[in-house]
Amino acid sequence: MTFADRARALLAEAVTAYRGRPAERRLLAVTRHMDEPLRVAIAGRVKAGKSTLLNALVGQRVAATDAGECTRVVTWYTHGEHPSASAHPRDAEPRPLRLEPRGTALVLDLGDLRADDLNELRVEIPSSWLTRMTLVDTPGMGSLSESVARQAQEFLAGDTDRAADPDGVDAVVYLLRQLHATDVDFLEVLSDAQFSHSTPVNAVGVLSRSDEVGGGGPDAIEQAQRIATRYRDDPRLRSLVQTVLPVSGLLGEAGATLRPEEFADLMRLAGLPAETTAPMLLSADRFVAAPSVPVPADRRHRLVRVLGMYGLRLSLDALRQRGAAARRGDLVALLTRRSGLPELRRLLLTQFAERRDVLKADSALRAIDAVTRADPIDAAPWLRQQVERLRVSAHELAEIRLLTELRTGLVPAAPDQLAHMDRLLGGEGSAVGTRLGLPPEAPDAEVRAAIAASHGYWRRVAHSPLSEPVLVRAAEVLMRTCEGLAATLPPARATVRVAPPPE
Ligand SMILES: Nc1nc2c(ncn2[C@@H]2O[C@H](COP(=O)(O)OP(=O)(O)OP(=O)(O)O)[C@@H](O)[C@H]2O)c(=O)[nH]1
Ligand SMILES: [Mg+2]
Repeated sequence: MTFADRARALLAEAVTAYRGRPAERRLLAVTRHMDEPLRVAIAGRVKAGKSTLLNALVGQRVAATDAGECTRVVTWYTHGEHPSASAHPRDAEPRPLRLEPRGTALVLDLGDLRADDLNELRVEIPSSWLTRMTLVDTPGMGSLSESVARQAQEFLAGDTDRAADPDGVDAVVYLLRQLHATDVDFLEVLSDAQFSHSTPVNAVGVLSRSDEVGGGGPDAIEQAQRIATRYRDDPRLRSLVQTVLPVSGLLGEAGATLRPEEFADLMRLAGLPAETTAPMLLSADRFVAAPSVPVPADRRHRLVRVLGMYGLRLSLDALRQRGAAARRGDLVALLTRRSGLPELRRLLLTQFAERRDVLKADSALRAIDAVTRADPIDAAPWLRQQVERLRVSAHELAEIRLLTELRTGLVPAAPDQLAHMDRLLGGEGSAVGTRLGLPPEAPDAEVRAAIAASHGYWRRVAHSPLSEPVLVRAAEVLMRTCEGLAATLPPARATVRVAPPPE
């Protein structure tokens, strides 16, 4: 039985144990969520760029008529054939909201509703990304207001009344702009309340607004990359998030939604002599205020909003270099590349979406654990013991933990050995072929041979007197991984062998 199957079985036992008690509802809701897309929250301080990053990921700008109110409410984004939205008040039935296209954005209208009266908002839009994972936009913590910040923390930690009923999240993308003390405090709250493992199975960090780093000069993204590397090596962060990636949500959003008119305006500006545009590009105010430019001020204002100053400079440089041959598609590709969004997408797919069952199972265990503490019935100690046993024995969790250790430099091994381990653990994707570095069409015999070779290799490492204890433990996990991969092959020939089977 897989970890997910065992977690499901335990969940069923917990439901039986809590029949007729208030916790039963929560446990049943968790059971229902096991088959739904993963729930990934986007969290961070006020104005960290959460909503912009969410828009970039789903490829659609969603704005609110009253932005101030909306940013204070937890908002769930799921896939739907047609755009629609609803408000879920604390003390009344859910009601539909207007969500209407305006330019490139969908505009959400809260009407007369106030954030304080709402539990949450729900938005459905057609987006292939949302078929892979549900995204949750959360209120920013920090200076906004104590109560909103606390609400967000409690929501993410899964212990408000509301979260205690149906809706926990399975994973978190945490946006950091700088390493403020509160960022780390917040992550520690998460790790205490939500993740009782020592390594972060379900949290990744993003160094957000990377295009603004160091004043948004031409090397902003490179600087952001260096800072992200430093964050990655910071022991406090390392114990809380798997990794930290630099991302500019704004450039990503621009890449996803750049309109032909906007491209045409950029082309016009790129056609001006550099002496004219250089002083304009010193600040957003100058860019908009410059007189006698062939693009009207309101449209320049829009370009600043869409691209930011870094994005504007980058775009004009690139378009000038290509001259009349410049294409919108090339600019879109450049913006997307610089945004760091493709790397984030890849990480979210390989570490979160493809591990949905494991992360959901882990969430289920957390819920059982929480319920047994909140309502300690006779069966509670036994249930908690089972939760612990499952966690310790789950090879799937061991793999994720090892992957994190690899990536944070805790495993003493040569670079090519590390790369091999990373791939075998599913760092590039969980499919059997991907883990082995084989093409998807590789015949079974080849897959079997690759598994056998890998298994033999890691067995030698595990048994070598020269291997350090950390490496021995890693090698043992990898042997189990190979055995698990072998078990996915057709049953009659599923054993791991070093030599090919006799004719
Ligand atoms: N240059 C730049 N600006 C960004 C980026 N992401 C967001 N912004 C800007 O920063 C401001 C806040 O962005 P939001 O996406 O609303 O941030 P948020 O974290 O959702 O904010 P709250 O919900 O109010 O806490 C907006 O003016 C964005 O245009 C980015 O990657 N680069
Ligand atoms: Mg927001």
